[in-house]
Amino acid sequence: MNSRAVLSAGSNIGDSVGFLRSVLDAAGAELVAASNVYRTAPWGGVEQDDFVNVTLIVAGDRGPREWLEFCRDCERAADRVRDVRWGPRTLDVDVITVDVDGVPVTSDDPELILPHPRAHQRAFVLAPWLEIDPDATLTVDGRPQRVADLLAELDADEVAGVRRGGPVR
Ligand code: PH2
Ligand code: MG
Ligand code: MG
Repeated sequence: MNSRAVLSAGSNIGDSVGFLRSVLDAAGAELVAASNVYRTAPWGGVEQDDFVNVTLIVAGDRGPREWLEFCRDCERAADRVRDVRWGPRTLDVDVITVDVDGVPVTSDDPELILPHPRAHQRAFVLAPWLEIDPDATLTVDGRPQRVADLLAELDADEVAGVRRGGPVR
């Protein structure tokens, strides 16, 4: 299966940039592009430390489920504990979109909803994604929309809380 996925990784516990680096390392030859590291204010209403986030594009011979397994393997390797929803974590890696043979996959499987149902609300996903793919589109409400436009529609405070840093490695 010839597929391409957009992944978003984030961390706000421990060696956070090291955990992001571990995702790039695990992707190996499947890594197509990685954004810089972004320092981002926590999204979702839980009071916690700022995150570091990166958005990646990966491609290879994997289906959507296998990209999810890749993400879970990375989280397990970082001793991720599932605790508070939207709370602090060593490493979270989410599948944002998967295209198979150039066609965006949609899924309502509760374990892997595609495209990611909240990606369009999250500047910490969209801003780094735009950096590595300025023409990116994301299907929202069944309609493909430009990531640049989605980001421009977000609250200015939300966007201001997402600050671009240096390379992951
Ligand atoms: N992840 C969350 C909840 N909130 N906020 C930021 N800034 N970055 C994240 O990666 C993040 C978050 C749960 O997945
Ligand atoms: Mg997440
Ligand atoms: Mg997650």
